[in-house]
Amino acid sequence: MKTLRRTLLAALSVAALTCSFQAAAQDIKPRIIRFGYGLNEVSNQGRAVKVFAQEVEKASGGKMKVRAIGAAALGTDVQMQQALIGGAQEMMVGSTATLVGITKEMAIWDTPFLFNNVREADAVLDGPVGQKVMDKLQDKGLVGLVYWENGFRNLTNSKRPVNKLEDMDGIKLRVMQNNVFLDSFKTLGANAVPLPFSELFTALETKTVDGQENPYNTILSSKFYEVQKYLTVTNHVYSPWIVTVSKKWWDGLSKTEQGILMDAAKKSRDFERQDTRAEADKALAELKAKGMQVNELSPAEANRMREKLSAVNASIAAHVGEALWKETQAAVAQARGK
Ligand code: TK8
Repeated sequence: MKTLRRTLLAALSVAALTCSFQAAAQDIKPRIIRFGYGLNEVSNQGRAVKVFAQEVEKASGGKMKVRAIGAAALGTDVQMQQALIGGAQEMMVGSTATLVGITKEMAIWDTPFLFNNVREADAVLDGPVGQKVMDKLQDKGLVGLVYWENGFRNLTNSKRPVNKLEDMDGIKLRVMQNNVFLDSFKTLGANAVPLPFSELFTALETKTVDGQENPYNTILSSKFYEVQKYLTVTNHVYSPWIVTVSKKWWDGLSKTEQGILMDAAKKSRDFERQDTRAEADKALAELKAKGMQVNELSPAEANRMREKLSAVNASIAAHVGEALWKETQAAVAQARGK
């Protein structure tokens, strides 16, 4: 009797499994996903988009295909965001900083020196505060899936080594299209000019601007070392990237399809953070080998910069709302205490 029951149960569960597989298969339609990004194919961003594409194809049995399109060939971050909102493009990855015009709360991530290290960044971005800020995108026609690491930003320029605050005076510095960055660098005495990333290399080459700030990985993969002589280790802010989906398109997907994208996004995030950190560890030495002159700020000068920049905190808090500001500070303190 017992064996019969076991056999029956086994048969039943096989039937249930087959059923759910069939249901899942019917739930996945052939789809082409245009996934745009700003950096080159050979960059931490490009490599992680590839991982995302492979995971989606594998999990969907080849039905969902990701067309990865890099080097801003589909447009700047801001243009792609509009294409996603309108439903003309399915997915992208870009800087949270370029989303501030759409979702003001994203400005919280532009707070200078918010995180001391990547452990704090991961804890806050993957925690309730990160989720809350990401969820704000939904009202604006975007669905945020995960945060990737762009990284701690450092300053480069073609004019002179920046050893002290005063050395920033009059340096024409490209910043992301975002008021916090504009204010931050004006506060430091630079002549800050907002420009899309896709125009940056040419602007540096033609000396339309003297400098820029980005993580080591990007300075390397975008070959900024060819047009920038001086690098100052400032680590003035941690930049996240965010993977977003057109809400118009997302709402038409089955739960199975949405699950496949979410799973792949998480896998790509874990890959991307590891890959980015490994690359960043070696990048400074590579940039030196390429001829960049690198300097660190003395602790006294680093403190002066930190203090100067803290002047923008009040305006960020006002911009994102005091409640979110406080919640973020508490989440950072909690991560720091662990
Ligand atoms: C790439 C940008 C880039 C960002 C910038 O599209 O604009 O400087 O750091 O990574 O999002």
